[in-house]
Amino acid sequence: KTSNNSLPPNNNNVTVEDDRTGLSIPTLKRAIADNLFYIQGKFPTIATENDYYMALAYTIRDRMLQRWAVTVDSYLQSKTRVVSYLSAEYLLGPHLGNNLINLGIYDRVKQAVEELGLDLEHLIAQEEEPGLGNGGLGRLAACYMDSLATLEIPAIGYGIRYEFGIFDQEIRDGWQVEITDQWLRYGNPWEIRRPEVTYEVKLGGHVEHYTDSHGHYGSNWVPDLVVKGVAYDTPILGYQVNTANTLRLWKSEAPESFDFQAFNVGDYYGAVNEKVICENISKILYPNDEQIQGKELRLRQQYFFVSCSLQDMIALHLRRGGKVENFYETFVVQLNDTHPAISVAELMRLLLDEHELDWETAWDVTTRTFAYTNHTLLPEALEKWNLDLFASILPRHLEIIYEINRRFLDEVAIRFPGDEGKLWSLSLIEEGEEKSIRMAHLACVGSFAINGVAQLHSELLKETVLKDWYELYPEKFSNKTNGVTPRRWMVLSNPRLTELITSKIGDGWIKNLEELKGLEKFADDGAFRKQWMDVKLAVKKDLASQVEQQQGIKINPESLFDVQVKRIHEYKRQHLNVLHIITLYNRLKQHPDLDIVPRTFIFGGKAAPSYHVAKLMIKLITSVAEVVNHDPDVRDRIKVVFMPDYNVTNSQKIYPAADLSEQISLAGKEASGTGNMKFSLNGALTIGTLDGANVEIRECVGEENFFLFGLTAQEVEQLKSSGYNPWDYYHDSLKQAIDQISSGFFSHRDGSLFQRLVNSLLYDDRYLLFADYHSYIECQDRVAEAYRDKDKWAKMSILNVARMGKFSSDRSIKEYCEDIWKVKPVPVELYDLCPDGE
Ligand code: T68
Repeated sequence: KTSNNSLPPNNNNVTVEDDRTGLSIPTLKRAIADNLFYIQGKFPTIATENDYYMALAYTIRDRMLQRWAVTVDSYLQSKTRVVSYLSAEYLLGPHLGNNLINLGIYDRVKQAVEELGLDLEHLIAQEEEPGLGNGGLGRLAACYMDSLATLEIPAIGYGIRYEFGIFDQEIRDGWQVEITDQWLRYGNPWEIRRPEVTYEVKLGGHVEHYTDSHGHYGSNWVPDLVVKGVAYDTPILGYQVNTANTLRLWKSEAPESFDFQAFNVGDYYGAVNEKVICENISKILYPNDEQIQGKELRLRQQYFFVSCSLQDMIALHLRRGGKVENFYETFVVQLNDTHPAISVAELMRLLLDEHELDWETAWDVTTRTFAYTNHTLLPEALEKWNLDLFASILPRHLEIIYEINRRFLDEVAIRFPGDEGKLWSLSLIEEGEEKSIRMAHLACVGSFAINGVAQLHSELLKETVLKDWYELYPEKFSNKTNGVTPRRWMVLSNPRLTELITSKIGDGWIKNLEELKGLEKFADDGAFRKQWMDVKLAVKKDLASQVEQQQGIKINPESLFDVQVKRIHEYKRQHLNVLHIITLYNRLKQHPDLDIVPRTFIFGGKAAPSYHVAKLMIKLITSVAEVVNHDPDVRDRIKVVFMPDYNVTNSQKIYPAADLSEQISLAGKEASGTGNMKFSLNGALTIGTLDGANVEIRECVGEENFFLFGLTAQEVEQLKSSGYNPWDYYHDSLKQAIDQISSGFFSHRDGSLFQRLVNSLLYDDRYLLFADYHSYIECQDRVAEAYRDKDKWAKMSILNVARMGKFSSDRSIKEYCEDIWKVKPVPVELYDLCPDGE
């Protein structure tokens, strides 16, 4: 019998620990079971693996919330500058495994889950990754969020909560088929909707000008549509620190007032239609990387998330007790490419029209706030908006841009008297048949810093697309070579290698990647080399069994895994890789007993749905695969695999298994590349051109540990200006390969299938495949010879990893902090935000 006031006797022998924060194995198990019942509403008997994943995800989220709430609170209390990263894309990859690593509880959670009769790997595999990006640019934003938190930098990431992220790819009959991404289908346990954090965003309409009673001019933007942005917050944990920063993504909705008004006037269809238009803004990610097509909805997306984000920053600044004219003391805003460049005009509008600053003050605040990162040299990828389209959506911003431009060109005219050409080339407006707004110019004029993403890229920017800007503002320019987070790209994705490295040099390298240097002295240790190659072989076996399971293709784990995974693009030259495969195949057909090094060619990557040649490149790969894989003469010495649906999740299985990393873009075209870094950090050797960050990787790992081929960026320019003719190279093995493709040898005698691709090479070859072909083949032959000596290869592989310390995103972020943002770490101390009894 118990009295009314006391608890019933505790007869289950559990020492009670808080169910939502405790980390003992019994508590973790109980929390998972509780969440399964109270959140998923299931008994274990009927729970699916996904129910268990959700129960576990909530269990882990609970254990992040104290850090998160305290971090947010401490930034509001403090007076230090906060970095605001503005990016239209965040290619995060699954959260669960990463959060376990960063909390340092991977092993104990694994044990807890096992004691419940479950497998942690399987649960982790249940998570649908948020594919809110296309490729390198979006993934870079995700790596930077990880490093900002790990380095304890006050930071907030702003972006768009696309309902449909990058499409899922299926391969049918060798062609890419796009399937809608439904990442929110089963709910997203990692985000918290903040219905109270909303802002209104105007679109369209016209501007009225007035003079008030004090004689001040004012502008009143009368929109024809108002949408509402609602914040969805996701915590981003640092590695083994208390900092948990926020990624705030905006979802577009119709304002509450909206249907009410429209229904009242009886326009039912109009009301529903406008609601749909509002909700459409954050509906889908545009799947084009590099090439962009000035679509109206895309401009709406950009303005929508920029406006919400800037309004939010101003609100936070005012809440910290700041004055608008000191806005830049609270926030420094990094523009991830020009996608958020409309920020420059929007901040001006908010300061002028909403906060009534004068032009000079507003412009001073604006140009102390923004910094701009460029990610491309491809002229067709520089964003421009048709003037009429722009005017129809952002009439007030057009006025502001005209005024920025007028004042700016006055300055230019003073700097370069009589130089009409300078005015034309620097103007924010492109004149001509079709007038347009140059977003890179808007970003340049409105930012105090401009950077490229690898040394070569930053140099080429100054010589080509931003030449005039460099002449005008040399002090704004700098380089910030990209990096990747070792937490996801080594610790999480390659636990075997992580363990081996840590057994030799401790685990300090995870936070200080330069410590990998300590591996160098083991490169000559035969036993270590053996362990190193054993790890690689084990990882390759995992991938081989996955390929066999998913595609029924048997691959030999002892063969050289030659991998090219990235978006499909002509400038990235996947078809040059294919020409090498065909060349090897033809050699085998000619000399069936040729002793070649067995190779498995692995490809992966998505093509933009409207980029026909890229889709044809996928069909070419799968067609060559079909012939090569089934030819008995080849006797399994070469195999070609196209891995469907290349994404963050799948890539984590691919990088660790690679022997050879293909980084074969035409020199001067790839801004940096980041896959190149992930491969090398996992012990693959690189075959590559002197392009992007390859240049710096080669400098670090040593030229003797890097397979270099091809023209340099300078040689490319020379060749092009002296009149490049692909036919000069069209003979012998290259001619044979091209003729086979065009005769239908790989396409069931259909000679027309690849004609567009073949013609683009024979009659244009913009990316100089033919010019680089012989150098590439010769280099690949050196690769094969090197691979015969496994012990030597192991040494080269170890040295690659040991010397890659520079390419941590922690190093990149430190450089941004010191040179551009002028911010320092603010360690977060955990305290109780809600002490008992208050
Ligand atoms: C990539 N850019 C660069 N763009 O190509 C790559 N573009 O060299 C670099 O390493 C990486 O950025 C990070 O700096 C992209 O990924 C896009 O995805 C993109 C998306 C929309 C519009 C334009």
